[in-house]
Amino acid sequence: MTDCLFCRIVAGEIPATVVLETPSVLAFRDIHPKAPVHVLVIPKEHYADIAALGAGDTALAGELLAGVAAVAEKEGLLGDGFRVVFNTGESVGQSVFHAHAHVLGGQTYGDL
Ligand code: DGP
Repeated sequence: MTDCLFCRIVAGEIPATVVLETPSVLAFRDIHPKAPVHVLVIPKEHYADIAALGAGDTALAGELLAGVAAVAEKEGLLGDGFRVVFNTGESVGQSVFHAHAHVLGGQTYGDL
């Protein structure tokens, strides 16, 4: 059994509110939402972060971005806009070391 939390969600060992599933990508609601819409989009295959994914499998990285776009469309975010965040490294707040995009919407943001 893996000790990666998101691999365990992919395996169905830990429940999640799934928003979208493709053969290679899973999207589910964040357990501690930071915005009215807060969805995590992950590759089903384990990569520690987006840097490892981008270096390891560009096709899968593209599928992840297609998943982000599909989630935004499904959640009604395309009109008002949304923010995508890939925390990469403990020092910037990454806490789960399985690559994931935070899709955040339903509120306004200032400049980065
Ligand atoms: P990050 O800090 O960028 O590594 O984001 C990890 C996110 O994962 C954080 O916003 C909270 C979320 N999270 C942690 N545990 C669970 C869980 O068991 N289920 C779900 N749905 N989200 C989780």
